Amino acid sequence: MSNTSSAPAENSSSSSGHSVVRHDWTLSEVEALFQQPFNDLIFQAQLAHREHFDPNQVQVSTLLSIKTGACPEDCKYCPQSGHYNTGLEKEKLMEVQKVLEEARSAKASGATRFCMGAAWKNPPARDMPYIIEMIKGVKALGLESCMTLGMLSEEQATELAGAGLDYYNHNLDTSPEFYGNIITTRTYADRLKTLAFVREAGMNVCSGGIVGLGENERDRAGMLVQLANMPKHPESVPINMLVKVAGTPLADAEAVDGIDFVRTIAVAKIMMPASNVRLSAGREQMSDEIQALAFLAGANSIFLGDKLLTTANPEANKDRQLFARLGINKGHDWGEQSAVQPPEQCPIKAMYDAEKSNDHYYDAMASQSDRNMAGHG
Ligand code: SAM
Ligand code: DTB
Ligand code: SF4
Repeated sequence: MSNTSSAPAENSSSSSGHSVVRHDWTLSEVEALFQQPFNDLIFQAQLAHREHFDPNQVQVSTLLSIKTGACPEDCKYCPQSGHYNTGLEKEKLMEVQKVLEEARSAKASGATRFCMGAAWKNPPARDMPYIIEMIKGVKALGLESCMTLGMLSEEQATELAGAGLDYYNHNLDTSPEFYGNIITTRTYADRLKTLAFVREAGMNVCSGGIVGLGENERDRAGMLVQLANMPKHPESVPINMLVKVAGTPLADAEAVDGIDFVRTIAVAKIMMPASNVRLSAGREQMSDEIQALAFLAGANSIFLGDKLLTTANPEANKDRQLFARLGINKGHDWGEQSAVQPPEQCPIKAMYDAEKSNDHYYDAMASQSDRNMAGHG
């Protein structure tokens, strides 16, 4: 079984003082979370976050495309799909030593996890030995390893776990209802099956989606319900903002409102409080202020380095400056936190609990849950 030491633990009981981590979310209550006043939503997300994590620490990963372009899938957002002409140079699987050089330099820049992505429908059998070498090499450098290679068979998941792969990324991307508008070459059920194999093989699950595909708020809620109602929450939940790439069918998609994007992060955190929510693709297009709000809403993980897989990401120095301005990762390394910070050590939660005993205190969260109950009644 692969290492899970740095992954957050789920708390399923309230005896420790933590709120219960739920797996029974309904679409209507999640829609109600989205519709809260922004300040109430962010406050609730920040409380949930502080129950499990140090709010001033953000985990840092670096991405590398180990096999670029000519993908047989038709994901409408993706510059690497062979169905669209995006001018991307297609490349064969990168040599193992070259991958390890990139991993070394990612480590030197402060990354604690190295994520390798391949534009495959699924990993071809002939390439598996190289993939295994890459995992072992990255681990030997003292980095956590993550891969995203498309669909996996049960055997492939077991093989990757056996090589020590820490995380497997496979996104649901959107709601089951909207999914067919975006991808036709692989089903939602296929994706869920791969995620089940990853979980059964003992790896950490990294699964999330994209905001900005033309979906509505109900679809965002629907995707989060799928993730949060899994028997165990994904340890890592990447929320991507669509990067619009010329040549893809979504090149002219309507821009996402930054506040709506932050709402999605906040709702993900409230529903999966012990998971690391990753502020993923799209940061190059975001202001520092929207990113700061995303951290406030509970995002605690980013990709560092000037490239994602094929598109631009902020320069590492720009991120360092942003972290310094926000007091993030001061005196810490940039690794993922293992939950949990006990609530009694959380000054904001203590203040909130003390205020609740005051007769004049208006509890927005309680009245929200009353509203939800009323909506169900
Ligand atoms: N081919 C593999 C797969 O789809 O599972 C792995 C690589 S794929 C590029 C990984 C994820 O990147 C996708 O599931 C999608 O969520 C995200 N992604 C791809 N293109 C994107 C874009 N233009 N904007 C935002 N996210 C994107
Ligand atoms: C994820 O959810 N986002 C990352 C990672 N998982 C593999 C990928 C973002 C890709 C953005 C488009 C590109 O650079 O090609
Ligand atoms: Fe291929 Fe992954 Fe891009 Fe879809 S998202 S086209 S599967 S590389």
